[in-house]
Amino acid sequence: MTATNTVAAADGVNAVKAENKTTRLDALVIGAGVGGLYMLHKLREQGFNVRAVEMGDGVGGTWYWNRYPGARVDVESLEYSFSFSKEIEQEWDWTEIMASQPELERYINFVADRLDLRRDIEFQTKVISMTFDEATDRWLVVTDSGAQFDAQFVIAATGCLSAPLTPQIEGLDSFTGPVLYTNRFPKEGFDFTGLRVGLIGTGSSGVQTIPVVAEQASELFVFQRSAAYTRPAGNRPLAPGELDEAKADYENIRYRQRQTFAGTLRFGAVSVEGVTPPDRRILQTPLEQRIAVVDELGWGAPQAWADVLVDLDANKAGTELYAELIRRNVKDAQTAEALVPHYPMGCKRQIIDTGYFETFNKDHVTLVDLRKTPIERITPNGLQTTDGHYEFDVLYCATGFDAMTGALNRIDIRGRDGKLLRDEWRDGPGSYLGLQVAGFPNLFTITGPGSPSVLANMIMAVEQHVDWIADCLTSLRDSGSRVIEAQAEAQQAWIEHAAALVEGELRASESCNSWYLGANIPGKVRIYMPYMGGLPAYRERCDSIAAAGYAGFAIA
Ligand code: N01
Repeated sequence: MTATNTVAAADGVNAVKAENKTTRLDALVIGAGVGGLYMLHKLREQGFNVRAVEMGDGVGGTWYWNRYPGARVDVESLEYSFSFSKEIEQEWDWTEIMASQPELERYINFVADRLDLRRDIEFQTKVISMTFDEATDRWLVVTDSGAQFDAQFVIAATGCLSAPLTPQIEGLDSFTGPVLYTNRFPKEGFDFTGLRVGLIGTGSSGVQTIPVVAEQASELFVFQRSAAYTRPAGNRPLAPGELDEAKADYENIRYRQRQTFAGTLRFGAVSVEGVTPPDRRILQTPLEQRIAVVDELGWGAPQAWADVLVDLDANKAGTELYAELIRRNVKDAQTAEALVPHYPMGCKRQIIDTGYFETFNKDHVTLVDLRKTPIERITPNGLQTTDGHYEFDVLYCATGFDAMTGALNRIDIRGRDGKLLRDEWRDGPGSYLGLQVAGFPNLFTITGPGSPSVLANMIMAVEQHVDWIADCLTSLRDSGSRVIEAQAEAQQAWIEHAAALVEGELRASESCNSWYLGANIPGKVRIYMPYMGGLPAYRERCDSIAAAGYAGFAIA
């Protein structure tokens, strides 16, 4: 059923005044990344009248937007792929251990076509506001394209790392050459050949793109504020027969994946299965023996100790081994020292790379250590630090995201009593299971804050959420219920449980500043946002709550 009316809406950036068509739905899914696509498929299969909206003009979410040179997944593609369809598992052929962005985008497009999902997706449609109508228990969703939706349920599959962060640097707008962002890289690509490039940011995106840009650019300046903990990915093409062997064993692989903390058997090329903390304690090991471990294990050495990620002094000793490895790989002593992080290992996301440190041995690549000489401003033709001016043709930002909450906070979401979600989250993103927020009935968040999400293989985390939500909606329909809402007490208990899990952990300590803690956004409240209990325990908790009649949720 559709209706037409005229509304004015604004998100502060986009003001829309248009003839709007309102579509009545059982459920609206926001986002056509891996979470949104699977949610759409699952609800459609279960007979719901469901549609999805997507800001971009194609599917893929993360793998649609982050199309920068060098973008690649950091777990094995055989595992970072949908497990819900045996057919898709068998039909799709991966070519490398860890797929690059183009291959991942092709895969997600293949899934969308295979399941005929596009007919139910409105592309180039950005949600700007959502209001819960307490009289009807339905959401009115307004978009910037003129399309409106009146939906009983809304499922936000808006992603954890999808709201780009524009660095607050004076003069950014004054730069006269091209300004590129890793997280919004031009669809048509960009040829750096023969150009002088100034790149800001050395997180996962920066570390992946730097070696590739260095191959094309005539000169590359890397402006580094925090050095990265990274190690070689060990990626390679799949050997003949390897894929067939894995496909024949898929059921077993998926079963084992589900038993692991992060839903993956390997991080990069390193197995995480069955790894028990070694007896080795770095603080009880003489220096020569620690160096012998570096000789033996290479980049695996800094973390091959039981105490490194839990004790600050041990962590410093681990970083010293990491520094030793950098010195072995980077020729210029001053550059090598600048590449050593000054914060504990484990604070930020562990990165894996392809040829990162070796890139700094190239004559045309210069590392600028912003810890020593901070940025003063961007100029029309370069960047001024406290030490001098660097001239370049292209400014390239790998400056990250407003993680976990950014995408939802950028939408005007009003729940009961007209309460705004971003106001409710001002002191921290409260949620029950990372699935719902008290006061916002019938709204679900896929991989929301308070769920394992970014600490897990995202596709596995997404599948668990989608299955749970789909079962929940089916059960509501079967029982003739039309509202489900997280209860404030259950939510509070969950927040306290999640906080207790990181209490005393280095990653949540004062020594750490990461996007997990919101520390990359000036003024954002400091709370460790993902759930640290691991996927198996989390899944068990969600399942037992469902089995107990959705304990902690009010159903009407
Ligand atoms: O973003 P980041 P990212 N002046 O926030 C610097 C996932 N991912 O896009 O650390 C100077 O990690 C900032 O410096 P500092 C993965 O989960 C996965 O790289 O704040 N510098 C930092 O160096 C990852 O963790 C893959 O001191 C400024 C960088 O910009 C997450 O996405 C690949 C600055 C931002 O690093 C985010 O990664 C890519 C300023 N004003 C991403 N502002 C895989 O491998 C920011 N910085 C699967």
